Amino acid sequence: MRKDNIRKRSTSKIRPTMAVKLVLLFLSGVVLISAKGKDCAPSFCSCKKYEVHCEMPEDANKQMTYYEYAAAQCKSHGGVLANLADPDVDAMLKKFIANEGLDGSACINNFGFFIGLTDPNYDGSFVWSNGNPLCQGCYTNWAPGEPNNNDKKDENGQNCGQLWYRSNHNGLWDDEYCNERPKGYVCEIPNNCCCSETP
Ligand SMILES: [Ca+2]
Ligand SMILES: [Ca+2]
Repeated sequence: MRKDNIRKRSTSKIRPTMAVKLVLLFLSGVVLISAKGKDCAPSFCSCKKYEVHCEMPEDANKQMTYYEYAAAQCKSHGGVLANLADPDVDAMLKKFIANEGLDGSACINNFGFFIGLTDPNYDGSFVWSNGNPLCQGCYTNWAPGEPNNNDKKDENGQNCGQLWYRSNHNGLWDDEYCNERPKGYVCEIPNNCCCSETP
């Protein structure tokens, strides 16, 4: 795990926003070949970088939902909103968020980070951003009583997944209104050249 950088910016109208990049490199089934003097061999590497971003400005691009905007931010970094189907990844992200204090008001004021889990047909069938369904028997980490598709604020209900930091939920999953704003978000970015970082 390593922290690449922390950026802060603010304007007179927008309250401070901070993006925290950090992350977790995973080597799964990696054959650590010597890459000295050669391009790394992506076929031997399966590495991902996860970026935890603090919330964006509340008035960010209202032409799209806030969730769509978060996804576009990840795309602009070469990735997608994070898939947390792997319990180890889910746990490591929560640990990172807690250790870095990103669950506090300095990073998020609206109780959560969007992740790559949506319910596009509003029918309770959740899908990860890589297209994989949240299948029956698959790992889940929903908060008690969630997903509840609360429709008090939107007749379409809640269809966008978040790591929920309200009360003592500590990052358990929740379905949230897709246009609830502001929110933090977590990106997953391929890092196929991680093997070049090995000695
Ligand atoms: Ca729903
Ligand atoms: Ca909910």
